[in-house]
Amino acid sequence: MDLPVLNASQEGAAKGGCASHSCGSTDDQMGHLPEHIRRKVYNHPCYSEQAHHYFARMHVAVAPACNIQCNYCNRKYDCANESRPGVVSEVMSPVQAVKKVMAVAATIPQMTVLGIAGPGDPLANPERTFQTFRELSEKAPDIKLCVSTNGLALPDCVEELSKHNIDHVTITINCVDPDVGARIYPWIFWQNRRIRGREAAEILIERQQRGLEMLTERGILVKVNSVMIPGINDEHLAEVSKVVKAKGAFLHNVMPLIAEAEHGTYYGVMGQRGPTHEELQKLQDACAGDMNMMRHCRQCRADAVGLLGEDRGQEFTMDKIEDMEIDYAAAMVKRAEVHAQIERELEIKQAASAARAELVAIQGARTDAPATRPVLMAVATKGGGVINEHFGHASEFLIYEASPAGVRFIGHRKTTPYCEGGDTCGDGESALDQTLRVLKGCEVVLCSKIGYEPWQPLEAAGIAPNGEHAMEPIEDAVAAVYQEMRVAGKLDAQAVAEQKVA
Ligand code: CLF
Ligand code: SF4
Repeated sequence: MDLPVLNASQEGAAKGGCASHSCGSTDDQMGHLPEHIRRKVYNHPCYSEQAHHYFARMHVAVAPACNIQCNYCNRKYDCANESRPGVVSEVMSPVQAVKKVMAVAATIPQMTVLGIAGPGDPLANPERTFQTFRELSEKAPDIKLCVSTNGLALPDCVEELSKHNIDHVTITINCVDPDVGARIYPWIFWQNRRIRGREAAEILIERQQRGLEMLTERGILVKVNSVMIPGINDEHLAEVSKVVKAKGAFLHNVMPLIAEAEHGTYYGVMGQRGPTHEELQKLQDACAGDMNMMRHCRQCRADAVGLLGEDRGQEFTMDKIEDMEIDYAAAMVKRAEVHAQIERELEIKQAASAARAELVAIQGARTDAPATRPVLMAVATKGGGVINEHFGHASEFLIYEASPAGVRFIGHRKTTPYCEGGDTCGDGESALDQTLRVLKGCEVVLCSKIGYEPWQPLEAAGIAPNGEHAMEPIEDAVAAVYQEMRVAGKLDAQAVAEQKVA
């Protein structure tokens, strides 16, 4: 990733270094965190929404076995807790995994976090998982270690986790009610027995909650992932949020169920649907009253490499790594330089964000300011926190909401890149039609460039294409476009009333 060069005024802002107040994401709270916690999350792409524009993570697939069955998982595929469906390219030994991590860290200095997230459950494979962590903490001490688990074996592993200096643990908690759990988990394997139904869910929930308490008592940051399953646990997840917050969880990540018949999962075969974008956002907003919410999860593969949303795994297959000479001492020096530069950029962004928040507060305090309505905007980016992706190359769009309260990140929506989609994709829908459907509800799409062809269909769908803010910071561009719309009278009280009627 190319790092933008700072200009003079930005340098000045950096020195002013100030807390972030961009709305609606974990970064709202970043400025208020104690310094030792801020240091743990500022460069973790999952624990900080802002960090995910700059810092990368990687997973090593060292954990093939699992000790439970989820109705949304087929073991032939990646763990649906932490990955989108798709076979893991290669399950590897801890020795191979360590070599791969060091190769990636030397090549992608922005890679700050190594996570073990499957393809089964890492703590159901403790020897392989802890051997990997142990060796990495010795050989690559500048990499944060992260693990994701279903929680069944967690209470037995907390001591070992704290020994390896693992500051980030994700527990997938889909319910705190065993009756709900019995509809998600057909069985668990515990104390050498296969246990089914409500009893299985009861044990799993008890172990998850105990593990959560034990981790937070030790100061380890816990993120809770929940899979939103309409009709099963959707109405229950606000309660889950309350319970895990009360026990000290740092962040809650409500993810949509992915269930396709071709994945061979129980839910897929039974036709269980996943939530719509609107349903997911509504639930995340409802939970946000109780907790910091993660909205930028990409449900990555258990062997993902790169920024969230990109996968560079093919650059680091074992045969390629075998041939690489790695001087990790030199790599660490380079990594430290790159991290320091990104940190300076983040300070600039935070200063700009604070200034924007101040301006919004001043405008909001004006009694003569006309009421304006919120607007959703889609953004094409390939990282760095700026608008730097061509509309036709975008395989996902980040969705932001601009309103009188400021700019907030809502989530991301995947699509088939318009330029690569051919005439049709999937069930006969063209790539452009798919993008128009995915961007439903957005009024603007911001990108670095856009061709002539998609322009008209976008406008006809009520989505204004905008390539005028190329290479600008995303939040600044969204705020600027919102201001332009306000000045043009597109957001005034009349428009608010019309929108309500519509
Ligand atoms: Fe991996 Fe998970 Fe650690 Fe992140 S992923 S183990 S916390 S380093 Fe992140 Fe990927 Fe979402 Fe997971 S985007 S699926 S939340
Ligand atoms: Fe699959 Fe992960 Fe559930 Fe195990 S915990 S069944 S690997 S989704």
